[in-house]
Amino acid sequence: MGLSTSRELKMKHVRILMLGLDGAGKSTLLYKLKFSNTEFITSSTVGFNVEMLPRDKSIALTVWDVGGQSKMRQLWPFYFQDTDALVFVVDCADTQRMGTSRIEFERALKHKCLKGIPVMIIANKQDVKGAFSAEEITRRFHLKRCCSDRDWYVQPCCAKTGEGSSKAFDILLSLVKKKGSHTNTQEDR
Ligand SMILES: Nc1nc2c(ncn2[C@@H]2O[C@H](COP(=O)(O)OP(=O)(O)OP(=O)(O)O)[C@@H](O)[C@H]2O)c(=O)[nH]1
Ligand SMILES: [Mg+2]
Repeated sequence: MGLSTSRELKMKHVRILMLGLDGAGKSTLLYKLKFSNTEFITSSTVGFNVEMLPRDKSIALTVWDVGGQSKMRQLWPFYFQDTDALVFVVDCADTQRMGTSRIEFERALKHKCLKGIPVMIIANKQDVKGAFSAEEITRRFHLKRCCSDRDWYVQPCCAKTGEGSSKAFDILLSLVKKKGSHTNTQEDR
């Protein structure tokens, strides 16, 4: 067994699931993180995108971005297994669908596969005038109550420019590391 292979085996594989309503900005966020200098025009995701995000030598981050249209939301649970952390993206400018977003968020949190895992709520589209702030999202989503069984964080973000997105993943990763022993490694699987 070569050196690189043994190192790969020791690598921690962190699986991150990204959910949120259609148009929330999940794919924009993913591709901005992956290819920082490029402008992307996304179209609504049918199915999913999956990307490995570069991290340090010991961690491989795999991000699953699942489409958020209502017909896609019924399929979300098929992606839940083995998830280490959840990213939930909220379009803070879509004030009309804030209730729907919260209901879908709460439904996902209740699923046994996502029990206790860290959650990052992305308060996206902060560049849009009238967008709800991170504090407003915390209040409207009753986060203190519904996330009382896990670590959570709300990060204001503009996926279009990438502002706030790296910080969100840095914080989320620190929460995953904190949970420690529950994080799966390739050796475990
Ligand atoms: N103004 C603004 N627009 C954004 C931002 N993030 C994403 N968008 C736009 O919002 C639209 C939807 O973005 P997507 O990334 O395709 O949304 P999605 O969450 O992947 O949607 P589905 O694939 O349908 O689930 C696109 O037109 C993006 O350019 C942001 O931070 N600010
Ligand atoms: Mg998408």
